[in-house]
Amino acid sequence: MLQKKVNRRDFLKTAGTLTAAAALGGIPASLFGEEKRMAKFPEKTDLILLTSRPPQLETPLSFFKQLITPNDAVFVRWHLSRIPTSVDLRTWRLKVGGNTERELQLSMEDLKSFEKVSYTAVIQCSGNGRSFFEPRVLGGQWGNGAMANVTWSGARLKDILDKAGVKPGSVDVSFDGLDSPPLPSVPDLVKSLPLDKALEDDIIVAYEMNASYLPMLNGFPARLVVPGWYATYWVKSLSQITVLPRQFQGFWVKSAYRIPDTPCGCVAPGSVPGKTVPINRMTTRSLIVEPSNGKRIKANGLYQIMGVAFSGGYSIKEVVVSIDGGKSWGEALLGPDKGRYSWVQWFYPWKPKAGKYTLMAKATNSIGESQPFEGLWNPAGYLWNKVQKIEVVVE
Ligand SMILES: Nc1nc2c(c(=O)[nH]1)N[C@H]1C(S)=C(S)[C@@H](COP(=O)(O)O)O[C@H]1N2
Ligand SMILES: [Mo]
Repeated sequence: MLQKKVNRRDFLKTAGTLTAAAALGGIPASLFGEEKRMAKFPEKTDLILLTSRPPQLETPLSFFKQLITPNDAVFVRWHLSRIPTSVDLRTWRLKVGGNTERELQLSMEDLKSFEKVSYTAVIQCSGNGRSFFEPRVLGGQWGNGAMANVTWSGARLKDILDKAGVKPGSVDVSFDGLDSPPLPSVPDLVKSLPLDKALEDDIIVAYEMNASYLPMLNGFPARLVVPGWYATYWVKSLSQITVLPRQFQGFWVKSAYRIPDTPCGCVAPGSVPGKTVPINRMTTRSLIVEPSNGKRIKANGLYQIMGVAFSGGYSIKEVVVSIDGGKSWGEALLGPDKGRYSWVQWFYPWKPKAGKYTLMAKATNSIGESQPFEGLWNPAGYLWNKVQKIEVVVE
């Protein structure tokens, strides 16, 4: 593919239709998200609409029955309303510079000339599950669908930085994409990683998702992938990598996307944290995919409870399941292992008798990190991983 263009009118049309619907419905769906409305954006299937400008689209639960999330079902999150809707690979260049021996201007062909690395990794927004916070917090009211499991391919960031030649005394590396703020007063989305993190082997500049090009809304033509860490660092439509001789001072790292500097990243509900640090590795979590909440199940048949579980780069060692609201637990069977950054599917066969049941699932990773029974709280609504409770009726 040489050139990609999605029709800007398609974005506006979608946005227009939905604005009208929102006005009729009274409250904007974006406020607290109880009202689920679907929207279809270019290259995407029907997804749950949080906001249309910028696009914030959530993946419906049923897609998580699949080990790998199809590209058109992967959630979408942009901060700024000016997002790229067309990129011409004949002119697109990834610039690499700053505190380096050389300045690079990499074409897609150059990027593809680096050794190609592939792995499966969960991409998850820091605010996934924010709508479950109590007390509630501001920000996109995501359910559980701001996540996906994707096979990423691209060039190692380290190889790119080595080619540019990082100068001694460098501290941070910053990443900027093609999106831009609607007003000069809004800070451009630029993210940074500490240099030692940026040089880790597994971080890539990905130009493929599931062996195909990236959808425009997921960062065509290339994005950063920081497996194990929250997606805020996974800068889309990457255009500039800058090596810095001092700490990065940009808004999106210094002021936004920070968590309390406590072992749980949490504080007492409603309180203001003292010291904060940039959000980083994902917490361990599981999700019950089947059955969905409120489902009616036939008695005496064999029912397969299933879900997914993942952690910030340390695999899942065990998932336990309860069908009696946490009184007793049994071990789930784990599906194929796609590596430490992937989610694993888990299965729990069940032959239920008539009655009401509360299903729960709790995952533990290979270094003993697990999930809390009470939601951990922080003001921005990050790190959500409370053990779920699903109510079902068997009849
Ligand atoms: N250029 C750019 N990259 C970005 C963002 C953005 O607003 N602009 N948002 C980040 C955040 S917070 C998330 S959750 C992910 C979302 O990636 P997706 O839209 O492919 O799901 O992109 C990250 N990369
Ligand atoms: Mo995010």
